[in-house]
Amino acid sequence: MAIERTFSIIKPDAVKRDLIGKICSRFETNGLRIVAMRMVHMSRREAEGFYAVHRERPFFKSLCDYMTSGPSLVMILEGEDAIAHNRKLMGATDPAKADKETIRADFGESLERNSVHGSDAPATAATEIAWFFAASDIHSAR
Ligand code: IDP
Ligand code: MG
Repeated sequence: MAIERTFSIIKPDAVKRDLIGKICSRFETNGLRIVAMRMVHMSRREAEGFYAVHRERPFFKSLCDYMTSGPSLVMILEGEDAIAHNRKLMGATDPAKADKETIRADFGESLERNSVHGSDAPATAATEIAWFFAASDIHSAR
């Protein structure tokens, strides 16, 4: 399997509940190394741009309200098969439907306030990484 990079967000609901350490620990103990990270309080423009693929969905405004409601932690995770591996650790979008012991099952509050974001494919990972990070922000200890 190839070493990949994926983009992750610890969303405002989880930062607010002091879950940064617990969630980062899930990544680090499961072979996903943090190679860039930054705390951001997203502007409406950043949130709308980041979630542009969802702009026609009924939940778009509420999603952007939530993502701008407080600070988030944006990061890049690196590891074998990182994109799919992270999605597996996260669990399904709806915490009520997520597999046991996934991040969303353990920490998510609702379908919207589901604690983490993770890229879903190589193309979106590349776009999302570039939305928040410059090449000079990335530091792999590998
Ligand atoms: P994903 O985060 O699992 O990839 P997406 O379908 O890409 O799920 O949706 C992006 C985000 O939008 C979700 O993580 C969640 O915060 C929010 N969301 C998705 N579907 C709904 C919905 O039906 N109602 C409210 N919020 C939603
Ligand atoms: Mg998605």
